[in-house]
Amino acid sequence: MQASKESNQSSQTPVVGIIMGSDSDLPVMQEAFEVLTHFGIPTEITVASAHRSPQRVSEYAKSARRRGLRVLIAGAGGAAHLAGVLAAETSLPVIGVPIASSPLAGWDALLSTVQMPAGVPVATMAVGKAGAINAAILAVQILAVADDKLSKRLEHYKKELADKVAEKAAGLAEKLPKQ
Ligand code: RP5
Repeated sequence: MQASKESNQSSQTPVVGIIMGSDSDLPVMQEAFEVLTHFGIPTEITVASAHRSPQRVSEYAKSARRRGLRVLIAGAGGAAHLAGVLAAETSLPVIGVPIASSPLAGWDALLSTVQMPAGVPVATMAVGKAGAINAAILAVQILAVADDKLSKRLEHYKKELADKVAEKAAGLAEKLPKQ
């Protein structure tokens, strides 16, 4: 599978691949794409279904390392086997994002993604948008192990998170009546 067939906003070779079970997963998985873009990580995003297009998933996983990808993020709902099937066919780290797209509100996707047999790990995130955001941050953390500039950006990101909490705490004091 060629990189040109995937959606890639950057002219650089993608190092993170986001794969979704359906284009209906995009509103959730776009969150991951945005975080990776914020950190300047060249990322591609595509659709491949473990159930509807198993051949496409297999080809993606088998060609991923050769094409320069370093981390895969897989988002799927329902009986979500996408992350697990990718992990079965690549030695790259695979991060799974369960999506709440079925009547079971994500429980099915969570259990299908997290309960991998020994030997084939999938780093399973929270259900939904928080999971997609955390998948992207975890991917950045994996890449930052060997990249000091990226790890500095992560430190800055964490400081911003802490600053926002401090701002919220200060704002709360203003909203409450004086005692
Ligand atoms: C899963 O089924 C997809 O990941 C999606 O969350 C869900 C529904 O897909 P569509 O019927 O909207 O294509 O495979």
